[in-house]
Amino acid sequence: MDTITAADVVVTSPGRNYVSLKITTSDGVVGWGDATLNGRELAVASYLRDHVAPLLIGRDAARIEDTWQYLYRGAYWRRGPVTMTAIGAVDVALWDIKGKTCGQPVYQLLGGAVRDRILSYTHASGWEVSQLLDAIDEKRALGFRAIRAQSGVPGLDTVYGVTKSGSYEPAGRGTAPDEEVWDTEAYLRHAPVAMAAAREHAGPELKLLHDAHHRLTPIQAARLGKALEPVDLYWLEDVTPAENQEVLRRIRQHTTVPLAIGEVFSTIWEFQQLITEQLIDFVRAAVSHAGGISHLRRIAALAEVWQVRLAPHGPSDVSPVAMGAALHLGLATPNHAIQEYMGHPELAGEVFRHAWSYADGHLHPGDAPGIGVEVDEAAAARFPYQPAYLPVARRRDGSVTDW
Ligand code: EZ4
Ligand code: CO
Repeated sequence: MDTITAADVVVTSPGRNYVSLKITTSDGVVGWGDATLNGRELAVASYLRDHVAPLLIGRDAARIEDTWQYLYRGAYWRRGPVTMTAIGAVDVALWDIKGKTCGQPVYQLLGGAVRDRILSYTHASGWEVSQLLDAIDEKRALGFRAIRAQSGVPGLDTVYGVTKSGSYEPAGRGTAPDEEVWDTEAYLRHAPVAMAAAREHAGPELKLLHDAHHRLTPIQAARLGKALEPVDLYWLEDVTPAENQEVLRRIRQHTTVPLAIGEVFSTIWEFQQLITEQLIDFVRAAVSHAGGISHLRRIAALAEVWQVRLAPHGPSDVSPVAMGAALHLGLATPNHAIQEYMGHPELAGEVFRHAWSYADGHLHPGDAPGIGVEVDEAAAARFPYQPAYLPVARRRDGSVTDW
């Protein structure tokens, strides 16, 4: 039996913070998982170090599902992003180990490829509409056939997904979150104009996506969906906070715009109503935040029954390890639709070496045994953790709203 002999947490900040879990076995096999939770990194690091690592020592590394059940059901205080990210890191590291032990890429262990390559989308943003159109052209020149478009809003200084300076990273370094002023009415006046311009510019074939980032009431969401119908979006993302899932019914009554939700959800139970009532078209959970390959695979299987497709979250805070894991799952999952691919800071390339690759608008996990992503611990040590937070949004009257 190949038992777990060590479970170590590596926190590093090559351009942004990443938390990785390294599991070592008695046979000397090393598996990596991603435990990054944007703006709450050290909480997951502590959960793993203080409460999970000691329980892993001596366990059979081959028992991935049993370990998942032990960490989920075996903890009375379960669910939640911190817990599920920690479990996800263990799960991915154990799949990595199983792949390395078998000498097979993980997608082979999941049943083998059901597609040759994975369609991906990236982000294009510009503060002015003209800058957004230029950004779309740049991303198309890189081969992307699907692009998420976000623009600035007249009268606001900060808007989710876009900066005045160009490059965009949601978390800001510092010991407290930046505070931004948000005005939903101004956004609702401008977003249809910017997206119509994007469609007009790009022509009919480009898959266009847009992220409302949890900011709308149900009736605002319904209105935006209707206004965007002529734009023919591939999806409109996170229209409402979706904690209250009943409200999605109201939105569905009013618009046929495809809806994508779920990057902040961590379990199949949080998706249950959204999927079984067909309130969404795409599940956005990440391998790292939703309990790893084992659990996201279950969410995808439930979604398949209801013709809902998997489209994993892939911003810069989903590390190259979780990106690799998502690609193995995507290659082997029939109802996988598309993978978000925002890219990672250049310095992250010094810490993470990955077998997955991008070419011509598509991603592939590669054929290295396991997940195919290794963490260079010496390089990681050169980039110590830096406090960083996602912003907080306030309305013009100073009250806090959803960011
Ligand atoms: O705001 O990953 O679709 N992508 C997104 C991201 C999220 C960040 C939060 O950590 O909405 O930009
Ligand atoms: Co999003």
